[in-house]
Amino acid sequence: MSDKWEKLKAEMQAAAKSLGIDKIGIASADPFVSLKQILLRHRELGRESGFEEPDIEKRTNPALLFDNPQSIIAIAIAYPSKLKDPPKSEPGARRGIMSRSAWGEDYHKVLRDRLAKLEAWLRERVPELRAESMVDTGALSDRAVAERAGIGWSAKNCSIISPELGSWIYLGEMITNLPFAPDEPVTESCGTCTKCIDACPTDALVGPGQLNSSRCISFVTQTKGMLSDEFMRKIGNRLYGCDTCQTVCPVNRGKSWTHQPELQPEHELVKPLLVPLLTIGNKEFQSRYGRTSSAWRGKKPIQRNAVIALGNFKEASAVPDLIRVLEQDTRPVLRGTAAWSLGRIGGEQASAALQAASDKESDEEALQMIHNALFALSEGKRTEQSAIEAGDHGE
Ligand code: B12
Ligand code: SF4
Ligand code: SF4
Repeated sequence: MSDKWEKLKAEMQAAAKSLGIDKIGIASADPFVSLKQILLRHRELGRESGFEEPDIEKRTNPALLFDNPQSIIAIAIAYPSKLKDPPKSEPGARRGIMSRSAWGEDYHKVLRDRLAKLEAWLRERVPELRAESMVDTGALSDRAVAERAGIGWSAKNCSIISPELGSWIYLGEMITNLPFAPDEPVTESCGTCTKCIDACPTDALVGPGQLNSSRCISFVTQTKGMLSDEFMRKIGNRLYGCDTCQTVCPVNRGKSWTHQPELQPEHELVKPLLVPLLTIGNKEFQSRYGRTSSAWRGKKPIQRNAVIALGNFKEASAVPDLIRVLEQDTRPVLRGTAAWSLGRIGGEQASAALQAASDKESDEEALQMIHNALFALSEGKRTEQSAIEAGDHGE
């Protein structure tokens, strides 16, 4: 690399902070040969989520996205992981939780802003700059680029972990025609730790750095259909995304980043009361959540997850609200899921509503959920009855 590019690279690294970028590194624009094999195998094993760019050639060969690429600039922006004095979730006022990646303003917007600032900064110095930026929705694997550029190591929980910032970082990149020399990948690693694999609620981490997406709760929270009993139980009170494999990670201990103003959470949005979500209108949903990254699938998955969370809390005070969903919601998925929650909470009122709904429900899947809930309730009663007969009073 000539002195000119070395000097510019050093200046860019020094300017990163003032451009709102927490970490910056350079990756070569060579094809990602080993990633290609990983992605092909990942597909063969049916482990994709369906949210990735489908063209594996494009994903692994920057030259198919950009004419004669010379380098890829990788950036990372750090986000908060802790709520200061969070509102309490308690009986009668149960709350759900949004994953940290959905706190604050949509990270796509924030990273695009930083990449645009970086591009302007570079263009001032190199008028012949050509650049193509991407965040999340681009063809490249943001993690593979970040790993190659020395942002962090590719960890057993799949995340890129920066030794200084932890895994609470969003990633983005810019393919350029600037011949910057690549940085060295980070060598630090997970060692013998397996905390994330052990803590994953659904065993979605099938090996170090290997995810079966269809079992990942983060993915499940973003689907729109009816869920299995197993997933509904394991979702807990998560409304969007899942942070478990990161919160248990020892490298993240004590790390929470509060310096990016747009990424700071609003408590009532990220840990909202569940009952009001059941009837939130489109306009209100847009005005509350439209600027966050949780809104991209619309309000339906979040409402379904709120219904599930109330069932998991066994929140008896929400039975009338859930009955309203069961009887009046126009979406079969919401009605069917409300049946599941009512079955989980139980009681005379829930039972009667389920019985009545079983005569009226016209959607096959929702009807099945109602029958399952009634069955679960009758099984519950039977177990209770035999426990009483056996002299067990549950003390
Ligand atoms: C599809 C997708 C998902 C899917 C599938 C995730 C997955 N792990 O594949 C779902 C919906 C489940 C998801 C969930 C999440 N996601 Co997501 N997701 C993506 C997306 C769009 C593509 C990922 C992809 O191609 N996966 C396929 C796998 C095979 O490839 P890869 O992960 O890119 O590449 C790595 C693996 O192949 C790994 N690998 C493969 N085999 C092996 C073997 C060993 C031994 C090792 C060590 C590594 C390894 O090495 C590669 C480089 O790290 C990227 C954005 C992008 N365009 O890249 C964001 C992205 C990965 N997601 C991100 C985030 C924040 C999340 C969540 C934390 C959100 C949340 N809180 O709920 C979770 C984390 C779940 C997890 N454990 O991975 C960030 C990750 C930031 C970081 N620090 O790593 C990204 C980069 C978005 C961004 N621009 O910031 N996501
Ligand atoms: S995000 Fe949750 S479900 Fe997905 S791998 Fe991590 S812990 Fe498991
Ligand atoms: S929990 Fe342990 S194994 Fe998992 S990512 Fe963190 S350091 Fe690596």
